[in-house]
Amino acid sequence: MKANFLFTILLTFILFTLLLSLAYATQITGGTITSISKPTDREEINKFKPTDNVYAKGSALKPLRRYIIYIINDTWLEEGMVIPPSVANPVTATTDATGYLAPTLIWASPLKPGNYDIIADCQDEGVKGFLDDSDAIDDMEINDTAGFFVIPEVPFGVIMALSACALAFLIKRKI
Ligand SMILES: [Ca+2]
Ligand SMILES: [Ca+2]
Ligand SMILES: [Ca+2]
Repeated sequence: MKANFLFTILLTFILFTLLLSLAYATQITGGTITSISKPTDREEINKFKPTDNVYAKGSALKPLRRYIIYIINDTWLEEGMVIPPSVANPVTATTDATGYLAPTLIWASPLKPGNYDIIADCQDEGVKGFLDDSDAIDDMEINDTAGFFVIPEVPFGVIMALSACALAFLIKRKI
């Protein structure tokens, strides 16, 4: 009896989790936006240095539609939310007849270290300025909830100082 009860609780929990993840996954269905560091990249890049450029590439978007692409500070994206201010100048790009968005420069170096999401806001369908299912996002990929992130570059002086410390430590151990 007790085992049955526990089993029911477990089953309910699993079903609930499944439904919740399905609900999130089906929220934004407008296609895929991918972060890359140069137009020729075939694999998605999610980790950038301040000296890199960020390009966005899209697939399965709405065909022959204009999009404004925003880069925003990483946040929990939810359908219906107002699109927050972009950290770079928003870029307008148009998809081809297959819904493909050619690699487009969306943020030129120098990049500011941090975690970011990308939102492609469809200008010809859905509601402009709001995140809805006509839009595509790059989100929840890395550093928990970010679409990509930029790591600060360690200054050369710091590397030299750390190397000197490590060397001193090793010499001291040998004496
Ligand atoms: Ca929209
Ligand atoms: Ca996010
Ligand atoms: Ca990404």
